[in-house]
Amino acid sequence: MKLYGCAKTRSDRVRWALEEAGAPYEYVHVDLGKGASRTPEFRALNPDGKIPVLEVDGMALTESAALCRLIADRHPAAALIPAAGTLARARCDQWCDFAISELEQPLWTLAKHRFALPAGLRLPAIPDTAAWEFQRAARALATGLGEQTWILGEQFSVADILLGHTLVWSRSAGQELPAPNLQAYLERALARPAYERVRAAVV
Ligand SMILES: N[C@@H](CCC(=O)N[C@@H](CS)C(=O)NCC(=O)O)C(=O)O
Repeated sequence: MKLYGCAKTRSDRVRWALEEAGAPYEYVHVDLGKGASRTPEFRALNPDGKIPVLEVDGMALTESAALCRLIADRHPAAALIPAAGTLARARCDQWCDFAISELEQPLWTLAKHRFALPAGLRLPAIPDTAAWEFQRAARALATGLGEQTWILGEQFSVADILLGHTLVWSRSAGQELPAPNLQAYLERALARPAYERVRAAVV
């Protein structure tokens, strides 16, 4: 497998999943700051010009959550994902989708209207609304987590990678986590050796 990515972006999720799975992979740094994702060569891999891209058996695949799940499915010994068709898998998918659509989305909206969009497209009122939406989602996550170690119980899963990485972003967005159990969950996720290896990467 070949991962195209850049440190401190959504490709960290995929790198984290690869590290947790113990999967051999090649890493290709795509320097977003230098426009490397907008070249014709890169757009041949992803016409949207975004990372992460994972090349598997000659096929270029995108979308961080889908890539994490593929890696987990292909490395059953790492026990990162329950078997397809089980209720445990449905619960895992539920939290993966929640991470992307409920938790990440307001954080990204906040970031876009603070700095990521061209200045003329930023709307000053939106960050407050997005922060409110993030807090609502974070409270729902805290309730779902309860006193469990990980979101599915005792077993760390691919859902924890997506939720944990998104909570890392909440820090840089200046969002306090609304519950102590969520803070402790984030700290547990950050302390995993696989994540520490990802965090140490500079490109
Ligand atoms: N939904 C996609 C989003 C991918 C994405 O937006 N990637 C960002 C980096 S975190 C990117 O490549 N941005 C470059 C650009 O927008 O030109 C995923 O989760 O993989």
